Amino acid sequence: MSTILNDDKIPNNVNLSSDRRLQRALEAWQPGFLSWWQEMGPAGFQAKDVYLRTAISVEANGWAHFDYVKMPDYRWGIFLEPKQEGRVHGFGDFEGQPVWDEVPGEFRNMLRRLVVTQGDTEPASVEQQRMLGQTAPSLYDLRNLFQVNVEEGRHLWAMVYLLHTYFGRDGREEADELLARRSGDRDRPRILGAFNEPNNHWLSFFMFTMFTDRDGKYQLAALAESGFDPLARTCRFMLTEEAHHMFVGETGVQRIVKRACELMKQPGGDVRAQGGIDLPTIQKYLNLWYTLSLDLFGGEVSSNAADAFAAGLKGRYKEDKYTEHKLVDSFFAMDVLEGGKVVHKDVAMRNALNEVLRTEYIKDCQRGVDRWNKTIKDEGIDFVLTLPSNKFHRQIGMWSGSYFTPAGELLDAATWNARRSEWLPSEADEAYVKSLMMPVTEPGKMAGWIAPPAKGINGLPGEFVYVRLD
Ligand code: BYC
Ligand code: FE
Ligand code: FE
Repeated sequence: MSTILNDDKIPNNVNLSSDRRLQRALEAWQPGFLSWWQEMGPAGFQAKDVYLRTAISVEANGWAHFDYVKMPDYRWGIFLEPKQEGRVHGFGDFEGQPVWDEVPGEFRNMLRRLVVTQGDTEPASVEQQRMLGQTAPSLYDLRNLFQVNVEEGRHLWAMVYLLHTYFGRDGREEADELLARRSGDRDRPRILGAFNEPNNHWLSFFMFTMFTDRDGKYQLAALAESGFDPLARTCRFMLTEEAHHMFVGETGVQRIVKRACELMKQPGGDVRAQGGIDLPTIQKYLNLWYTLSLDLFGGEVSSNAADAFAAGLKGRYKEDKYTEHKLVDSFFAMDVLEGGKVVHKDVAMRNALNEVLRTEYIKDCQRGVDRWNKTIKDEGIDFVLTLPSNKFHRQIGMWSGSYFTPAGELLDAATWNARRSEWLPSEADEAYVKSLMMPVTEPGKMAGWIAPPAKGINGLPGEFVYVRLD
């Protein structure tokens, strides 16, 4: 089961060669994936050697192998965590019954929609980040960008494996569609909002990997509870790789914050005049990517969420830390909008599950922001970064039709329009941040707007040649 045949065209621990039909179908999808990667993957670096980690097994110690690889030669593999014998549904209407190894007919559409939505985000993020390599602040950061990109490519493979294996012909069609949609395209956009937003520079990249990849963590964790066992096992392994993506985001922002503080302490203290990104600008990009990411949890009150929980397909974050798993007669107290007013109300728990997951996510984001604030404090600077209210700048769900300040106070449209650029990046902010984006390619050197990382990758020094550009 867990032997990896490395001479297979598609590395895997699912014994792919025992199912010739499936193997052929995936081998037929592979060239399409590779041409998508050439067309929409990192622009300008396909022929370069990059020091990358590759997943080669699911063993806790030693799942990753580090070496120089040209990205198109990356061994995108299919890895599922080992099957746990006797596993049962952990929640929902089927709690306690054996988990499913096949897709039950009545839940087929719901499950396919979840797998397709998850799968769609992975190539979307690669498309969004396609041009960033050209302006990387260091070789270390360039390598981290490509690491994230190849792993999002592998996450696409993970979902395509499920589509091909369990959904027959329409699964194969959906797998083809995953290569046909394009982030930000007017006619064939990606499915979810945040994945159609431009990601034009490294401040946005780090905010994206901090906040949007963290939605990935929470959604994958909810799907890792699934009673459809292959989905649970796939998502569990994806979470192993996800930790590094959020590390890239959190430490990336932390380094920009640190640099801003250092520049504030220089004579004059004007961060922008010295080519840094000032803390108020960082706050605006935090506001933007955090709220775009809050939207990814869906509506506050959702029958889709209730149905997916009832069917045992999508659980809560760490379902086993809860004691009750059916949620039939329980309620969640939350703010709702009623007659133009915000009121606190009990909502039937199953319908509130998007909000329950979002609430866990918010706590996790806050822990990261607290660490950024510790950096600011350690630098002796008096400034606090904050997460805006979950009602601020929403485009999905109950709050999307109204305007709120970052503190969560209701506003009229005119005031919102007048004050918007105090809270969200203006065109001038965007132009300023973009003006700083000059590539730094000398080993160990950093752009002036970001502090160096505390340590290198895989125990290597900061000046290691993480990408060979010659
Ligand atoms: N944008 O009942 P509702 C990741 C749609 S990130 C556009 O409120 P539901 C990654 C919704 O589809 C993790 N549309 O919400 C990160 C529905 O449309 P239909 C990705 C949206 O269904 C970084 C309608 O609104 N994984 O892995 O309970 C880099 C009403 O929906 C949005 C998943 O998302 C939006 N933001 O929840 C790389 C997990 N939100 O069907 C990768 C799988 C909602 O009526 N997906 N809508 O036409 C899901 O669990 C659910 O689809 C959602 C939405 C949580 C996204
Ligand atoms: Fe991913
Ligand atoms: Fe990710």
